Amino acid sequence: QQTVQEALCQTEAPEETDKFYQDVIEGLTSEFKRLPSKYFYDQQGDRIFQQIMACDQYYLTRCEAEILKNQREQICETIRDGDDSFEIIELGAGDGTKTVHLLDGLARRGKSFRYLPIDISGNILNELTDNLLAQNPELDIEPLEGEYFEMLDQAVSLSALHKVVMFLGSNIGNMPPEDALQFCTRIRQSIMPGDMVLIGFDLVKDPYTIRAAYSDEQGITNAFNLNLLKRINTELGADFNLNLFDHYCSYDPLTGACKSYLVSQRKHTVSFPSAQIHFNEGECIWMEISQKYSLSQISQMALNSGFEPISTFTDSKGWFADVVWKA
Ligand code: AVI
Repeated sequence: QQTVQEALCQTEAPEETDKFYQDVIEGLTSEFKRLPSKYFYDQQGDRIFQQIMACDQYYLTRCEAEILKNQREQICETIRDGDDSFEIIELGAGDGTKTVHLLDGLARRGKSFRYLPIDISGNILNELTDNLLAQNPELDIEPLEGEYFEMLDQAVSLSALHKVVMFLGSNIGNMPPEDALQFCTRIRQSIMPGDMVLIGFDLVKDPYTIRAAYSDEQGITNAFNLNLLKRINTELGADFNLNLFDHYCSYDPLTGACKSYLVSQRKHTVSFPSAQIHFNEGECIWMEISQKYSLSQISQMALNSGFEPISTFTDSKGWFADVVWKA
């Protein structure tokens, strides 16, 4: 096993991509190789993720869309909580397909609100803004490009209006449960008593359905994972041979952890400008966690992070939940 220092040799990483480079080298030189899934979303990654969302086996998007569409009246009633004007801050807003029904429902209630979508991807924020304004030119929208908490704190400091922080699409599942708890605690610290959050959780269910969602036969999820290696080649000057890796997904019903890996098909070495990473045949890179929760685990997370659970909205199959918690 290489140390970070050995792998980096003496040469410095390119300045602009420093953090990305450090994270990649750190992950690939750890005992069990891993890469942070937050780097999946370059322009091509955004495009492949849209294909995943449209894929038959990937039930999450359809289940949540059903909730936000069919129960939007109740959700709007719950999150508005009598306020005349308020702000909706959405973390990881994506292309807006998740949110559009809710924003529409709120707009039709005639209450004034400002929508502040936060995303790390400028591409996707532009697409989102164009889409939403095309549907509703009156929408008061202020896109914020950057890291979640930096932007959340900025949004909170800009006005004293009541906030509803949304984190939809089971994005919270892409953190291990202990990080998810910390994440919710951090949101709670940023907002004021009486503010609310609306969070989308994918629920535990039969393991076949879960595994199928992350191992589609068309190979879209495979391409999604390989795209990160491609991105590392392009942006960090590595020479990953994409043909030497294959996607593998596991789901553990005992812990609710669904994990994606890329498996090296043979012993080989990948070179970076200032590092060499050795792979054995069958060695895995852990690419992503997509954690599944039970309803009681979700309520417990609310309490442990300083929120009061208010309402739970599930789809007709009981596969997905959007929950409202109050600070
Ligand atoms: C963005 N996130 C909630 C997706 C998920 O379900 O974990 C990302 C994804 N990875 C593979 N398929 C979808």
